[in-house]
Amino acid sequence: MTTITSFPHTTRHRRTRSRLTTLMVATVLGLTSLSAVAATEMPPIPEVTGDVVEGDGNDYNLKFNIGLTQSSAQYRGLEYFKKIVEQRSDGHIQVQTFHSAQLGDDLQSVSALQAGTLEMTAPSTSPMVSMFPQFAVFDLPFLFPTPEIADKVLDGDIGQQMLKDASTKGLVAIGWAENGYRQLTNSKLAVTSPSDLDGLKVRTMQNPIHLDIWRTLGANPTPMSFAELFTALEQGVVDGQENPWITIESSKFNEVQQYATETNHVYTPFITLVSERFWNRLPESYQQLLREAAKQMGDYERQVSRTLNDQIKQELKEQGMQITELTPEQIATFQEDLAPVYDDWRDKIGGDLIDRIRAESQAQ
Ligand code: TK8
Repeated sequence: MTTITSFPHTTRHRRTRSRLTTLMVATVLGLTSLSAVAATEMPPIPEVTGDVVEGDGNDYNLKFNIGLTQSSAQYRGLEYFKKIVEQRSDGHIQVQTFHSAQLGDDLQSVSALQAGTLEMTAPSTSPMVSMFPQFAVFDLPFLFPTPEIADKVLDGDIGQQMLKDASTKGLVAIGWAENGYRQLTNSKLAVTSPSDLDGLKVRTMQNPIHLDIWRTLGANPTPMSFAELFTALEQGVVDGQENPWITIESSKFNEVQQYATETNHVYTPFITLVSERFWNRLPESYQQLLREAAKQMGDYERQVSRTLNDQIKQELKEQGMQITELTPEQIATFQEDLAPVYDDWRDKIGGDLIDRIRAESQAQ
């Protein structure tokens, strides 16, 4: 059975205004100097291309649930996915989108896919390493120096093989999208070096390498589901957390976190997953349609995420968040301190995979 998670912090959601609404209000009022106008940079949802795909005469309902809010790049991607699938199936596949973990957090959604009570989800790879150990490579600090290298790995042989390998255990993995580069936020102090982290309670994803990273840096990490994070920060159960700028803003973490440091320590992908039970009911033509739509969603979502990244960092500053941008020397201190994490995990993840990813960076 799918668990419907109710939200403890509903007020936060009531305050959430879509970027589109902000833009429309700003336009109507002619407030060109407002930072809200920066939202005009949001790449519009593209037109659907490609012909209508013949199915088998049956109608299908597809529920697609994600952990992030309605104002995330991830949800924009879902809206595009819905548009593609509904138009190209001529309405025979109806897509219902859910955000903010309405039908469960990342791990609950994956279980629901396996049970056949939810059709699609797109979790971060990190909480899934207990099922797919090779995903741990995405948790290694500073392995992906640029988003273009992440694209080369995910869209190339390595990433495509990983999708095949993750198409088991009741799941069919059909694409990649981007969560992005992670930044540290906290409620206590401006962090410029690992020594500032001493004893700081940092929420991590449910992932052993992330725990290792923050322990190695001297912090006091606690793994927790993303769905519980806002409340935990608000109530001081943890002092800090780490996520991309767009997630920090779309989840309103800046309302309960005064400080941020641009660490870019890990690049996290989202993996697009389908319930195998649902997949097996679909005619091949619709399976192919979902693959194409997942690819287009992933490309568009990355574009949104990258367009908004710096813009949102500026907006967070304007909203009063104290953001520390590290010098190359300061970054190097973090990198040097984290070198032992590679020694701990290299053999478990597979040194060969790590070397192949490094080779992609050097070929750039
Ligand atoms: C959203 C999560 C989130 C992740 C986390 O479902 O847990 O911090 O970064 O984006 O996947």
